[in-house]
Amino acid sequence: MTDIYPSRHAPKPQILPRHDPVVHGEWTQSAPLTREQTERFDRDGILILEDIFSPREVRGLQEEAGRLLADPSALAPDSIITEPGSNEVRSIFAIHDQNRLMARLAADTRLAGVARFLLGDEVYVHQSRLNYKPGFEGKEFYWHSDFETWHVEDGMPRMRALSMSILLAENTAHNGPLMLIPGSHHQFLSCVGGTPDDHFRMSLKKQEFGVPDRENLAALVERNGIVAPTGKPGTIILFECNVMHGSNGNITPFPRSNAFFVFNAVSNRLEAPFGVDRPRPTFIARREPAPVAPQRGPIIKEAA
Ligand code: 6CS
Ligand code: FE
Repeated sequence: MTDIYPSRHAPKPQILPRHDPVVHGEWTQSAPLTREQTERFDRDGILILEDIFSPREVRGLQEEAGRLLADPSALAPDSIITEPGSNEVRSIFAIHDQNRLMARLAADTRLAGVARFLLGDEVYVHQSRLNYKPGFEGKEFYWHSDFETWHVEDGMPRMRALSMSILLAENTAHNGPLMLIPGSHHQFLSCVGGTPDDHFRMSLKKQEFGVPDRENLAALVERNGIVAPTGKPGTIILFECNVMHGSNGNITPFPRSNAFFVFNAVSNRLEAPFGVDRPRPTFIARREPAPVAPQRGPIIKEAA
C-alpha cells in the first residue's frame, strides 16, 4: 500500500502536501456548528467551544477526575502514565473504557455529534486520556502532530480524525496551556529518525521521535504564529489531527487538567502501522472501531 504520508524514513525532513479535506461533512442549517465556526475550523484547524456544559456537569466531571487521581487502584495499571522522574500521574489513558461518566461524556452529542459532522462519518474513540499536568511537576509535551504519530505508530491511514480537550481546571497563560500553530494542519511535516521499539513507554512521558525539525517548526511559527487558548473548566478545545501543538511545563501550584478524546472516522480505521512493525497497545489506540451513538441530555442529572 502506498504511504502518502511517509515519515521517519528519510534522512531529511520534508514538507509534504495534505491529501485530505479538513471538514469532511457538508455544512447545512442543521449542522451542530455555525457556518462561521465550520469555516474557522477548516482554516485554522482549531475551534474553541465555550459554555457547552452546565456548572453541575462541569463540577461532576472535575470531581470524577479527582476521584480517579486520588484512587487509581481500579484502573488498568498500564493505562496510568507518570511524569518523567517522579510518581506524579501525568495521564490516565482509555478513560472512556474504564469510567462510566467519561464514556457518557465521549458519547455526548455535544462532542461525538460535532465530530460526526466535521469528519463526515460515524465516529469511534481512537484514544482517550485524562491529562493532569500536576502543579510544580507537570512536564512539557514537545511540539508534534498527533496524526504523524497515529499514522506511523498506530496505522491511521488518512487525516480524518480530531481531538477534543475538555478543560477540567482553569487553563491560564501560566500553568502550561496547550499551544497550537493555527493553519499548520494544511501540510504534512515529515520527521526524520526511526522509532525505538515500544516507543510509547517513553513518548507518552517525553516525546523525542516523530517531532518536527527546528527549521521547519520556526518557519511554521513565523508564518502562522502560536495560539494558547485559555479558558474556564468546561471549555472545549477542538483541534484537527494534523495541527502542530505542544505545551510547556507547569511550575505553578495550579494543575492543568483536562479530559481528552480523539474521534476517528469509522472509515479511517487503523491498518498496519506505516512506520513500525508492531502496533501500539489498544489502551493507546483502539483497533476495533466501536461506532459511538451520540446521546442527548445532561451527562449528570441536576439534583431534584
Ligand atoms: O502518542 C499519542 O498518541 C499521544 N501523544 C501526544 C503527545 N499527543 C497525542 C496523543 O495523546
Ligand atoms: Fe498531542
